[in-house]
Amino acid sequence: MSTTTKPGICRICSAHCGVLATVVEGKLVKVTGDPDNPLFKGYTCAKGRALPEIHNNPHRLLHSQKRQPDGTYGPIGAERAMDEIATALQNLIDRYGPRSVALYLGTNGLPYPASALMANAFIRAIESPMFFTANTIDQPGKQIALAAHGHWLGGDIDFHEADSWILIGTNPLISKSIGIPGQNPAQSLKNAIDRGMKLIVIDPRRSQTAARAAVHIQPRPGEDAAILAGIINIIITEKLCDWRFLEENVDGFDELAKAVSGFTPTYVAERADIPADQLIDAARLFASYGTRGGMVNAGTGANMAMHGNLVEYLCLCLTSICGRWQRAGERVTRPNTLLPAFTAKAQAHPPYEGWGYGERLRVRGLTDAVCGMPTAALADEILLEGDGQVKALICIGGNPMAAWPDQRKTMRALESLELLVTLDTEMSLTSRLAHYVIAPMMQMETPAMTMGSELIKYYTSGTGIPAPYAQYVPRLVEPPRGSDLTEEWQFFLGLAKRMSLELWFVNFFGGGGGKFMESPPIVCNFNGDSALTTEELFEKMCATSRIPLDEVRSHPHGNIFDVEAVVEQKDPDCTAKLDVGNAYLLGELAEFLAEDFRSAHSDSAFPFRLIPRRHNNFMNSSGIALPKLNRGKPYNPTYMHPDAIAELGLESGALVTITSPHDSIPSVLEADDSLRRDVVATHHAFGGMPTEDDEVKDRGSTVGRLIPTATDYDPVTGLPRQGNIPVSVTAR
Ligand SMILES: Nc1nc2c(c(=O)[nH]1)N[C@H]1C(S)=C(S)[C@@H](COP(=O)(O)OP(=O)(O)OC[C@H]3O[C@@H](n4cnc5c(=O)[nH]c(N)nc54)[C@H](O)[C@@H]3O)O[C@H]1N2
Ligand SMILES: Nc1nc2c(c(=O)[nH]1)N[C@H]1C(S)=C(S)[C@@H](COP(=O)(O)OP(=O)(O)OC[C@H]3O[C@@H](n4cnc5c(=O)[nH]c(N)nc54)[C@H](O)[C@@H]3O)O[C@H]1N2
Ligand code: SF4
Ligand SMILES: [Mo]
Repeated sequence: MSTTTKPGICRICSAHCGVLATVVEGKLVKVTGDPDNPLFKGYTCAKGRALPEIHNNPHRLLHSQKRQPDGTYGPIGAERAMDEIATALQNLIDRYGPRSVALYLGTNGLPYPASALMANAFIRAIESPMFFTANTIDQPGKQIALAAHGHWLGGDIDFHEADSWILIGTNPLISKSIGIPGQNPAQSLKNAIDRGMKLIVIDPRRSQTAARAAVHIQPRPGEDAAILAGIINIIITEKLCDWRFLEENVDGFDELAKAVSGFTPTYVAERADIPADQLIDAARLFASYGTRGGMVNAGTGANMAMHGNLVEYLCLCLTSICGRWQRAGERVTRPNTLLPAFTAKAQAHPPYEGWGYGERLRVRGLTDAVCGMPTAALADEILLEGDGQVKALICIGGNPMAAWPDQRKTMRALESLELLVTLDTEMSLTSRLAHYVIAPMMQMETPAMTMGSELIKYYTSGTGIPAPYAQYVPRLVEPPRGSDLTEEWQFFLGLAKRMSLELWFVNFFGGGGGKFMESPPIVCNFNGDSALTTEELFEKMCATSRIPLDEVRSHPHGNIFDVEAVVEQKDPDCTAKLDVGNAYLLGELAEFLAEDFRSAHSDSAFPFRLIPRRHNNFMNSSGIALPKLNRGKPYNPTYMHPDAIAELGLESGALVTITSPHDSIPSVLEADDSLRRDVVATHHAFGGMPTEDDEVKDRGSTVGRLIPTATDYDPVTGLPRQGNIPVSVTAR
């Protein structure tokens, strides 16, 4: 029997853990942590260890599928599918123009760094502006806030050295997403706490992360802007700011001070339903504890409850008034490895135009923005007839039917398309409506590198790899015998060839939709490059890497390279400043202050607020059906405090209906005393078609169905209220 065990990279989430993959007779049978990986030191999570089950999943598509006239699906060769799809797309472009073709990139673009870039090159080549990603139904406020505030060119403080840190509506011990570095976050947090770090967590639930905090503020959901403004107000009133940093690097302080002055401890305490003393303690602790203060990061919980842009902006303002950025002479926390070298400087990159420009949507006055096009409005763009109507959608590694808001509208839209193509490893909920489903290769069947995990540092502070670390691994296992699979990027190159398009592939090394560039992009052209391999494509993407790809390759278990990068002094002629006084966002804060929160909090028809949370064993909708991961529970319960369950006269395990002002879904109650009594929580991206509600115990239900897209939404990003949703809970 031929058995090999080689290093690999799990890319299910952005941590990109170094693992060991065992292949027996051409089949992936085991994935474990890699003790010889210098960054991860043997760490993995349950999802990574399930990669064999994920690859060998009996429901995995081994051939692309085409919908037959009777609605069933049959296999189609990948080349043949590309022929037919290219013809159909060309036809639509000829009849309706390029805007009729849209593309949506979901979370499974992340494992394959070339696929997003090639998809983007393709949509630019057909000259369609309709490139959408999951970002605008996630935390688009991060880029909006950075555009309004500016970037600090010295970069972030390292979590591993900080004495305090604030986390708002994020649970990085499970999500590996922000604040605590995702590379074994539990160990990082333990080390930090042992060292004396004081962690402050703001979360309506005693999450795994909140349970380890020095201060856990457990507020009503949706009041994070009030809490942040309150903390800023205390710090300003008690004169705990970093005055020198403010003087040298920050504009707009007086405007900020005035805008937060109404958020007194008493006001915030009543509004957010928290003790005023706790707020004061948190503010003092953050501003004055220790010698090396830390940063402030918010996650999905705080971003989805409305006012996400404002919450993110106030996080940056709080960071900046306390001067919590890396300074001249200090080590660069994320110096780049597979990304290009750059010079970090102790100075500001000024704010830039973040929204209200570029392509206009035909609905709700929405436009393109630094966070990308508003995905929550794509269903409307498909349904709304007239010039510019979207007729074709290509969906890569995403699952709109499970993850987009307003599931019924999404379904109507997808069903009305002339062409829906998904690139998916299984017949996902969305694929069940597609004309073609393109079956791609999976993680261990393609070469891999850690560039994607480095790159997310440009998305927002508190993310990325806080070390000059990189890993490259070749393909570890051949695709299953008899299968006909393609890589996503090859699909787009295949379409381009058939449509005689010239592809310009652009690898950005910056943020703000290309408006903030740390290093010049790599641009290459793909005319007639028919025999290109993934390795060759990676070579092109790494042409300007700080550490050459060949050198990274020579360390199969990954390596932390010897990079001596230090933040340099501010340029003598630099006059750029960060802005904490953005008029639009502080205007939103004034409106927020003027809201009648008392009546908003006392809606007796919808007495609970439904909040999001993530599942340890699943990545959004991926992996739910696998017994190894679901352990007999393939659904998303509605978690509720036991006292609240008893008050409703129900029991844990009861079948219930969750009703929002928009729609309702079935669910199963589960007692959870980590929640406030007025809050219920569930995981998103579960569930079936709206006609499959009776299968709730087999697949859960889709939170997105409860969420309207055109009632409560952010006017800049289009992000609807995906958290803090008013609901009622009744026996079914
Ligand atoms: N109500 C509510 N809605 C939310 C959220 C919330 O918290 N609450 N969260 C939002 C957030 S943060 C996000 S990021 C979005 C997620 O939105 P999406 O990205 O659209 O949803 P996913 O479930 O991540 O979609 C992943 C798809 O990729 C497929 N897949 C798995 N492996 C592979 C692979 O190797 N290759 C390919 N090509 N496909 C693969 C899966 O089968 C699945 O269909 O949802 C958002 N929606
Ligand atoms: N295991 C696993 N990891 C994942 C994912 C996954 O599905 N599973 N998804 C990935 C994706 S796409 C993303 S975007 C990231 C997201 O990563 P995170 O943002 O860390 O997401 P969650 O783990 O859901 O943590 C959100 C927290 O916000 C709290 N919360 C809810 N509403 C509010 C509110 O109004 N205010 C405050 N202050 N808190 C609130 C919830 O109780 C919860 O603890 O995770 C990524 N990593
Ligand atoms: S933490 Fe993320 S990258 Fe690491 S094993 Fe788990 S899913 Fe994979
Ligand atoms: Mo996300």
